[in-house]
Amino acid sequence: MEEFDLVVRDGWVATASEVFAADVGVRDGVITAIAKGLLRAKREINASERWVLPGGIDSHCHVEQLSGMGIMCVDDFYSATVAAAFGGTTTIIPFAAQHREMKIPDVVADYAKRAREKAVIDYGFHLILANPDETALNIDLPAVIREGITSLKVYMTYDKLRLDDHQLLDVLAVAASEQALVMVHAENHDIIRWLANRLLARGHKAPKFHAVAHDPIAEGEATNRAIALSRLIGVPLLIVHVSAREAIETIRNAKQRGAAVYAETCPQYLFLTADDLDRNGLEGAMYCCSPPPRDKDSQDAVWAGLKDGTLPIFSSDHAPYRFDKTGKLPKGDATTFKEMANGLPGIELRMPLLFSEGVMAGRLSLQEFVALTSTNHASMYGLTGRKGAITIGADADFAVWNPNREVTVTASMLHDNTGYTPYEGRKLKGWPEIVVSRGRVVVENNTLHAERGSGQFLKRGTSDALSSPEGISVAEAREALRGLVDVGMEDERSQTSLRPRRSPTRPTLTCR
Ligand code: DUC
Ligand code: ZN
Ligand code: ZN
Repeated sequence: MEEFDLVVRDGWVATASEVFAADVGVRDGVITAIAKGLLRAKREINASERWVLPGGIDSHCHVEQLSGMGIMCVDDFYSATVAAAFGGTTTIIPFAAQHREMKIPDVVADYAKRAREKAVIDYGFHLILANPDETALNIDLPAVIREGITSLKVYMTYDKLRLDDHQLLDVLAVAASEQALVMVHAENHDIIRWLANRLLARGHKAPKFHAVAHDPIAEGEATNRAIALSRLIGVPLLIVHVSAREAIETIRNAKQRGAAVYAETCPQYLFLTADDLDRNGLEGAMYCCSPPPRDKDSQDAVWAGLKDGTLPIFSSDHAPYRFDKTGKLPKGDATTFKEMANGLPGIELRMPLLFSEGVMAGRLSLQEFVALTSTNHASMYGLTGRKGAITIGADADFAVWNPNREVTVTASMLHDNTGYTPYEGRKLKGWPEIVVSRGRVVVENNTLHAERGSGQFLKRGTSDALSSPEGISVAEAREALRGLVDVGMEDERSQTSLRPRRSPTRPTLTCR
């Protein structure tokens, strides 16, 4: 009997810290050997002149989800995971999204069922928490965290989702005591509302005014406030979809002062600008997301943030809506910038875009690319050891990249249901030609080889951001913060001395 089910032979293997020539041997879905000259296997892949990289982890994508504006996105767990796989991603962490009237256990059960039936690659969930009432804070949140949903997203804007600062503190306190990572959508709601109302009152309805209403100052202010709230509680925080120089500098400064703050950015903030929202007619709606694409100066700041570790996570924020009445244009030609669905597709092109413009264009090393698209996500979201690295004992999730393959992007070659791509016509260098998930070849010869429902739910552990041995212990955090969560109405400020004495330390994210 062969020692391996699969051997990938003669490739250049990359991790977040090194690149070396080796074969990779797989048995029962797990990497069991990394060395030159491995014995023959049932299935062999010739990877000479190819790069063997960890499968991507896309830790921010919206799948079969009702948005904050009440619009259903257009990809289900099948189409989204197929598209992800074709782009070299082997794990996704989308959202189980609570809206205010929904019970958290029902929300989680509903998303779990739909994903179980359809996903072709492995997946976890973050919870979106819109109603942090007593039941949510004291019963439901601790329960879902125990079930392996160890991160949650909260919003500082959107009428139907946003939490006020008092609620954010409640959530951060539970996150500290229960060891969950809070992700925050940081934009100042009242700035956006005030600007949008004034713009609309003056008849400015076109998509480009979305970028005017979502001023970078709104992002910078909310980013600073979110960091302040997390420092008050003494718990790490992750700011999602960071777009503007001001927010990036705020995060960098806070980190330099010792704050345990992490941040994510996405392709749209590297490859698009607000000018894309100013296209013919309503076509700008195709580029409308929140925060919006900014300008060249912010693009430069995003590249610098990816390079210096201020932005260690590169996700897609895939939020696909069609350019028609079901998504971008609910009122047809009369749709204002306030009414169009916010979000862009990107789950399939996230890695090829960064590979081409980052690695092949000489802005990032291959190791940095691996860290930004895979390893750092595993560390941040409790998957270290199982996902995000080509290492013995990890799930055999990798992609064989051809660094010389040239691809011109068209919507028709992609596998999501959006019907357009913001990156139409872009020329890319490098492509993931073979994609392996838990030892199964799921994409080869531009063909899918995975069954609907063959992806597995990932019960995630605690984020490395929270579990560092040098940080506060779980027991210490529980003891210190239980009191804050349960505190009565009176004199809450005086209780802040109960917060942990030391800030948790940062995980060893490999992109610095
Ligand atoms: N926030 C997201 O995270 N995704 C899409 C739109 C939004 O506001
Ligand atoms: Zn958001
Ligand atoms: Zn999102």
